[in-house]
Amino acid sequence: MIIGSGGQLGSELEDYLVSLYGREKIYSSDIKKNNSNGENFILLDALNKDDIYKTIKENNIKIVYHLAAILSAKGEANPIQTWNLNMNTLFNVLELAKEKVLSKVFWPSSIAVFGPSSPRNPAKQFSIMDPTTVYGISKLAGERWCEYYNKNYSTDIRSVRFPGIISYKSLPGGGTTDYAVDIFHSAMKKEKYSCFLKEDTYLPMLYIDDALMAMHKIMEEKKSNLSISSSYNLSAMSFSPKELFESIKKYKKNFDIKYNPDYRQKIADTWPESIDDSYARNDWGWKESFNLDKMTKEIILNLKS
Ligand code: AKB
Repeated sequence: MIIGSGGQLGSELEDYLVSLYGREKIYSSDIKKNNSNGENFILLDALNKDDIYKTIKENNIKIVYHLAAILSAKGEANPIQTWNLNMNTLFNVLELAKEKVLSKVFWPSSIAVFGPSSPRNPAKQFSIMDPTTVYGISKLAGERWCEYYNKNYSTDIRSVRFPGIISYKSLPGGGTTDYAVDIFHSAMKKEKYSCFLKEDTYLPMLYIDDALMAMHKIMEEKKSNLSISSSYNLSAMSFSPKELFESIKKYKKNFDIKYNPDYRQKIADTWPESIDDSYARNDWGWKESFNLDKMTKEIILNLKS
């Protein structure tokens, strides 16, 4: 079951898991229903442990992908609500894993766990971590709790630190890396794009197909091969708004951009430019398929059709 199936990752993960395991095996849930909800959708408030418990028991669910969260930029508008949602929904799922109601859980962390004192280029798996956003603080605390449960209660919680995820079917909401999705939609609409980050702001990024593949791969790996019981660094590429703009311009000659950095620039400035993900590569064979130009081509072609 996916918790948070209405989000950028969740909506694509549902289709992906259905294609792998069949419709009848996959449940999706979210606090809101939307038009694209398939069969096996369950309206669920992940803050309500009794409801999650009941749903999981009734449907004999053993594996949960818990994706519900408030992201970095949006989280700053309401820090206490963000902390409450991001932490308490995680505790609800961790407790069900501790009680052995769930046998395996995927929970995404983020590059937002890094901060201004972390090494920026690249950020190592183990380094100073001083996140400045509530989202980043909640993800770092979440990582520590995942490891705590794994070590003390023999749970099987698996996690990666996602960089910015770029998709074209689903839209992100409230992140600092969202520009890298929005820009494609402006290009297709022949609009001048107003970018909220400076042209030379490098951030680690990942194409959605690779994100889905990473989740599947880490969940399928033999547990004894996973040397990290908190969350794995993960990355595929690193680029700036200017480089992404130039990549899109190869297909959209008249596309134009202006740079209007806002409060999100401050967040981006505390995050690493690139990520050392050698643990993921060595432990469970992580390898991306998309680089910047391959991704741009794929997105433009798909949005066109
Ligand atoms: C965000 O920008 O908040 C997210 C993330 C990097 O976790 N995309």
